[in-house]
Amino acid sequence: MSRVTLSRYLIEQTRSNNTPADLRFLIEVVARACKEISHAVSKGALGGVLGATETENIQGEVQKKLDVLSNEILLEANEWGGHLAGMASEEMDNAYQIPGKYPKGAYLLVFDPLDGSSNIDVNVSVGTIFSVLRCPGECFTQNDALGEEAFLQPGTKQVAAGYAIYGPQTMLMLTLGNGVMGFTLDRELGSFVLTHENIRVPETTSEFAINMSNQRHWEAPVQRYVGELLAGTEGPLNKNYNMRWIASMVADVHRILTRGGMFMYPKDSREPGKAGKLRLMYEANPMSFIIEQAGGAATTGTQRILDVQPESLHQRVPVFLGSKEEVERVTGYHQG
Ligand code: P6P
Repeated sequence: MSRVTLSRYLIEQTRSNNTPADLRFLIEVVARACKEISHAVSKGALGGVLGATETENIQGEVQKKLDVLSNEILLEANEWGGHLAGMASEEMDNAYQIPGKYPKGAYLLVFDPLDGSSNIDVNVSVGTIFSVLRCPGECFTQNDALGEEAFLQPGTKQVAAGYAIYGPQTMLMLTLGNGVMGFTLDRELGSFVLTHENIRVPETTSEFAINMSNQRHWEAPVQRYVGELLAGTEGPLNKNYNMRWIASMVADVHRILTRGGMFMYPKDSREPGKAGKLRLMYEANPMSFIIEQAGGAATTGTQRILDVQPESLHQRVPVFLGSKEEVERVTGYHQG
């Protein structure tokens, strides 16, 4: 079978699912930017890009040099094309305005340019997560600054989402709302090639992912659920479970997409005013869209993540996502 590149897949999606040309162009531009980020990440110490800057992002996290570089790569790749009304990123306090010299388009691009960046200096897989929304109303025709409120749409309004994982292979996982496709970067060709079609998350699993060091801070439903996982065949679930925690959401979610599993980042009592660590707009929403499109489930413990009405650009939510049976179980404990 001749190899299907990302470009060919997107053209075929246009024929079969009327994927708009501007959206096709957007995905191709983001994919090209991810190739450039992959190249920068793979240089490591040779590229002089390891280590931290002197700056912090709005989360109060020290920015790694590659966080800032990856953010700049995505901004520069996307600002001139005429397909976007604006952008937002984990690394920027406010929405990014398309410079006046460029035309605007109907889409909004929201991203975490380099997720898991604390792993970069120890050579563990990291990634780029992105989410695509439509500009509400005719916001792209207005000349005045695009406000944060244009982005504050529930995850069900996403028209596309994906992530690139920079690991032993560089892969791009993508959904346009018609299932989840996986593309592997062929570095000789310089193209993403379709290698995984219609990925499905197994409904059941024996593997969970959580940062166990926070156990004493969790709420009761999470204490109960994780306690049952650890009890194995001597407990009510009557099954032994394995545990993984890479501390890079892209890598943990990619494993779950590939072989099933249960990813958890609950809110906890360390920072009662914050609903956990992960951000809704550019981590939880895109990953939840992908997981649901692959037959999995994603909740905050009390509601479907994609139904959450955002109140601010950098809002955090608790995250329970992966194999449907386990997500339904822990969600039931929250509701019971
Ligand atoms: P912890 C990376 O910093 C990140 O945002 C996610 O990619 C990852 O799942 C989580 O934080 C890891 O958090 O508290 O275990 O270091």
